[in-house]
Amino acid sequence: MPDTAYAGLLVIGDPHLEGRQPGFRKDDYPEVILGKLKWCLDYAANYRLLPAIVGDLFDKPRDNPNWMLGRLFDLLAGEVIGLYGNHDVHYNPELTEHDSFSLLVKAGRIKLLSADSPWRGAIGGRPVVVGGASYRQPIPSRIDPLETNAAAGPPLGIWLTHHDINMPGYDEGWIKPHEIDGVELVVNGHIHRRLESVQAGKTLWVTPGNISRRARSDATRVHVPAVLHVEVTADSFTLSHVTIPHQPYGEVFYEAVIAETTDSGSSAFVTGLAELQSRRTASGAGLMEFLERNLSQFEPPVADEIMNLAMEVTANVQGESGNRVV
Ligand SMILES: [Mn+2]
Repeated sequence: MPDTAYAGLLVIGDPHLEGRQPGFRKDDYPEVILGKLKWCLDYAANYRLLPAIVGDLFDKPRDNPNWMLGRLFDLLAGEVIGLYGNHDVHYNPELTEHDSFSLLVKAGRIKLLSADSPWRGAIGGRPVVVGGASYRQPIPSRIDPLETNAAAGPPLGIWLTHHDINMPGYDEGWIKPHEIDGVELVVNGHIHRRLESVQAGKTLWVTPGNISRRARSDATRVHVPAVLHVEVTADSFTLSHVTIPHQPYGEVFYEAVIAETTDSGSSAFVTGLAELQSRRTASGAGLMEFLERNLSQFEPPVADEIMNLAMEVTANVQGESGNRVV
């Protein structure tokens, strides 16, 4: 599809593809998330939108199963732009040839955006520049007025980021939304909840949240997986959050069992262990929380030994997860 046909962008937040079941998910996570990505790409094609992935395409930077990479090569058949996030890189913050994400870039399946290499083209009949800063890459305070076509007017500047931005409802951010000269819209990944947008001078900062639900938490319970549809208009743009078909929270996460087992003695402890075993989450999620709440009833040497064993077995399945933001 020639880029002149684009009507807008579709910004896809943090897919976190993974070949295993994360945490307390009880559905077929690898297939479900690939299915969501496919839904997003189909939606983009239907509405003539350029798909843009704002980082954390993968949950684990390496050792992703071949079948999943193969499916991605098929899925990312059209033009797709994007960033890498902290989960896409093993040695923060550099992307190396050992990281799965680099394969997709090398094969031309994803155009990696950077300050030096933005996407340029026409969207909605206007010149548009889409730049980007991957994890830990600097966010510029201005972009150069690139080629200015007197007839078409100055380009619409859009910037994508994967950063800890200080937004309402997320106080761990260390970057304050600020005006970027030449940029009207910044869309940030990394933060998995949808947050209120912030207008900083002429620059609007938007946090759409991710398309997958990773952690079993109150924030995830209320999060509606959605993508951001950016429609470019003659003199500006409009934004809408498009809900991705998804199952109810209760059908994708196991219920918490911890609270039921904290009160009384060793029989509750054993019952709780039996429940954890029956769930058998692939990552051992819940085990450490359970032990922390229950080990005080044992003599310290016994408690220490149990904890050491638990850490040994879960270290093998947790892998390198980087900073997890929910
Ligand atoms: Mn993420």
